[in-house]
Amino acid sequence: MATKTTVRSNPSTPLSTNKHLLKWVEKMARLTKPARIHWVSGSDEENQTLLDQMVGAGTLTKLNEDLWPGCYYARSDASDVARVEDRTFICSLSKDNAGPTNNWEDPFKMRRKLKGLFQGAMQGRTMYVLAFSMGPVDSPLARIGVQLTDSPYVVVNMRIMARIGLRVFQEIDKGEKRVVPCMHSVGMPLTRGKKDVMWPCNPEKYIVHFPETREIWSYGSGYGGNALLGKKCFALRIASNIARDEGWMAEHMLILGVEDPKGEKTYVAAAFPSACGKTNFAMLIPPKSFKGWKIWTVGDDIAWIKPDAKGELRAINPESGFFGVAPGTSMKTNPNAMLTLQKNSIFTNVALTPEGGVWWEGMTDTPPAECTDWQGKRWTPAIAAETGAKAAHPNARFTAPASQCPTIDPAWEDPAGVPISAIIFGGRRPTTMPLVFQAFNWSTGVYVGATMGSEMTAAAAGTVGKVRRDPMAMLPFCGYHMGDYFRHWIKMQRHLTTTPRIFHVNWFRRGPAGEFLWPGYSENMRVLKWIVDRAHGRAAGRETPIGWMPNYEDLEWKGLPFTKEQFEELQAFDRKQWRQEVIGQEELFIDLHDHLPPEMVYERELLICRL
Ligand code: SAT
Ligand code: MN
Repeated sequence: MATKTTVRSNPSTPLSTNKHLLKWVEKMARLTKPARIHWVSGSDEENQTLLDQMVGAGTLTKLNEDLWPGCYYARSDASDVARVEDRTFICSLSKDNAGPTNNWEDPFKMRRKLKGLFQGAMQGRTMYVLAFSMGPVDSPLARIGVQLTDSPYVVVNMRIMARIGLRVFQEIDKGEKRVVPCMHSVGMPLTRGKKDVMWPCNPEKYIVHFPETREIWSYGSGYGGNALLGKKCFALRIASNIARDEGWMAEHMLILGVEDPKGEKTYVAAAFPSACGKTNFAMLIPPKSFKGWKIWTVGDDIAWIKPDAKGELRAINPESGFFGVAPGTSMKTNPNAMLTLQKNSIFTNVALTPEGGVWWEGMTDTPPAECTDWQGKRWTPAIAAETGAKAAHPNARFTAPASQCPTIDPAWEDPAGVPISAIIFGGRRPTTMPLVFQAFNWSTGVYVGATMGSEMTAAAAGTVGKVRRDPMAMLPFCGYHMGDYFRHWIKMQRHLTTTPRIFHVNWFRRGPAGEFLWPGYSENMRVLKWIVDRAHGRAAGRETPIGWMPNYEDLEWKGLPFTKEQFEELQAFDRKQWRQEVIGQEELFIDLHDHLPPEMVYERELLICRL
């Protein structure tokens, strides 16, 4: 949270003396023609003023203060509900640098296009100058950006998700760190008395990255990763470019700490695609039978990982909040998330109850008798049964401060980061993938991550349920050629004296009748314990063609009736399915072939031989 400062009489007074920044703001104002400029200080008073203004304008609804203190509710336009991957561009100088998994456009052509789109785009609106730090401001791992935006909704969300305002301008004024310029407009100028709408946006959307000049331009959307530019655009797409050049890693990973009853703490990072339970895993509560064990949360979405002077990987969470999927989140599935979001949070596209509270599918066993759904329509369980209407959009989100999480790790803002002992890859796989296996070594582990697949979710516009290859869960977020990204992963080992162990998990395997074979949630602790023990070299396992697997006896089963037969069904390694799997893995590799590091080809050959 930002510190208190006195109310400024005039928010148009610049908060920085940095000449480059002042010039850029001036130039962008000339281009976009806002009615006024507001330098965001990040103070509590300023935040409250913005929230009140948005309530007045109808963009936000203040929730019942007794039930949801400091919380607000927003409904987006029905056409602006998720990241738009087909409108997301990597405009590197050469098409080859973006690679076949990104949409590329010639940077000169794109700049011309953007100049046209942004011409007068902010008319009648306020242009906010939002300085933000990804990572604790005092961390050598932190990076700085300035987002110019005409969306106050973005400002109040970014205030939760990143460190913003005065302290960041002060950092910029030191002149030591490069600033990433981020332009954002919802693309709906208020020309000549045009009336504003609840959720301004534009049917034409462009989410554009210039990796060489480290710039972001986003047009037409006000939602999530399209508009909160510190998140996916900066902390993953641009940062992956910076990380490759500087020898570190920007990954789509949660970070958690496992504390055992003796107080030994082990940190792991885990990559899962969007909406596959990263937030739940990051805030896991061990089963009752795990007396004295505790899970600590460092981050739920993004990890910046760098070898320290000793050659050990250390990670920070560049964010300061959670932008989590609401549907399915409950006191049963994720009590820590529920406790985190009960105050000072913003809810987008969930349902509004008559008492001024929020609700979403899965939040409680009994739905409210009546509520207003995410599109503003009356919703009742009877209407839902009849029409299938959802009260909350499947990608409805909460924006909540990480500091409010009951399990937030005491070291979550440590400028040096936390040491990483294991890396976990996982996806939603109904078949083929066992509950858990460990890769033989670093390069096999990179292969496992590179060939990851997952059923698609509602986090991106697309076909829900279809399995797609999603290397390291970075398919939509790697800001350069995916083959070079694999090479970077392989090369990272050279900087390491201790190499983290790499694992693959699948909480989502199904039986013949389509039922889930694994209870998941808290019970994932049993898998996590094996992973931690393996990372410390003290748990048994057996070698299989795909990697090391636990025997039934190697997992802690106390408190869970789960038979050896059930476990074996869950862990089953089916040669035929795996031969199919390797063919599926080939598809992506064919696309990447001319940039694929030789290690990936050899690992594939070895795997085929073992099969
Ligand atoms: O909208 S976001 O991109 O921030 C959420 C996600 O897809 O993980
Ligand atoms: Mn994510």
